[in-house]
Amino acid sequence: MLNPVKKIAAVHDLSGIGRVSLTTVIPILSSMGVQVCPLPTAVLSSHTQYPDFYKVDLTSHLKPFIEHWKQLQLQFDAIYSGYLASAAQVEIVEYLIDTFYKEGMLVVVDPVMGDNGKRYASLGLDLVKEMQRLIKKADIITPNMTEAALLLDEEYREEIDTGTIKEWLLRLSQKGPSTVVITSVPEHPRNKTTSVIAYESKTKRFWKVSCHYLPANYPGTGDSFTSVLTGALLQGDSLPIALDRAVQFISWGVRSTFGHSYDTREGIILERILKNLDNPVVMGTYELME
Ligand code: PXL
Repeated sequence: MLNPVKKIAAVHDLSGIGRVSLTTVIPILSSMGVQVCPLPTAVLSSHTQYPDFYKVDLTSHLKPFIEHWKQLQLQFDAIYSGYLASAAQVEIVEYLIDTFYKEGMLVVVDPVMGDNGKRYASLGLDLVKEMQRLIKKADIITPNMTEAALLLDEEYREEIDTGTIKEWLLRLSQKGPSTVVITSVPEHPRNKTTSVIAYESKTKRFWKVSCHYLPANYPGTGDSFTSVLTGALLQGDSLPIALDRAVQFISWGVRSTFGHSYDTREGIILERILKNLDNPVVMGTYELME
């Protein structure tokens, strides 16, 4: 049966406070005309950057969810995984991909493991090893600098030169994904911008989108970024345009939130900018890197 709108299986947690994971993935992809089918990895009172969060790990429930979907003979246009609550969930995501794989399906793995050089609380090193395997099944991966270092068994670095970042992108792509996008790449030398740099093995091209850096850290921006990127690709955008739209969306979010005196742990104020996703594609700033 043909899906009237594109359908995506979204494997992420549901966190009650702090806009991350499903509370960003669902509104963004729905606004972009994609039907989101959540496979919740955990339910948390808040994301894990608050102290003393309460977490219900759903590892043992995921297979029965998938078996029911199998019975329903669902056809997914994409599978998109993010925060996994345990290393054991990797094998389950692999099973989900193998079960529903069909020609032309987009598999996006955001290897959510940490940020700013640190692993997230409650995620173990065993997850890193498993995530190194999961990315082999992906068409697109979107690690930040911290996660890229973990995937490559490299030290996290605050500064990185163009040659090294290209080498990291190539090494990650050689593991399987045809498109690798590294987010929050610091500029060298630091000039108040931060970049997203991507490599597409099909065309052997490197793309870069830079944006102005604001000194604030909002959890969940990685989830919003990958959601817009995925939605744009499902709408038929090219990779550089999809990257541009995702960077623009995060810049709007950060800039419209930064002006408020506000608990930054709650993330960017998505509700104010979701309608921007309806805008026609405007001239962006992507560059082809030599
Ligand atoms: O956005 C990353 C993320 C997702 N899910 C949970 C998190 C975090 C980051 O802190 O704690 C539960």
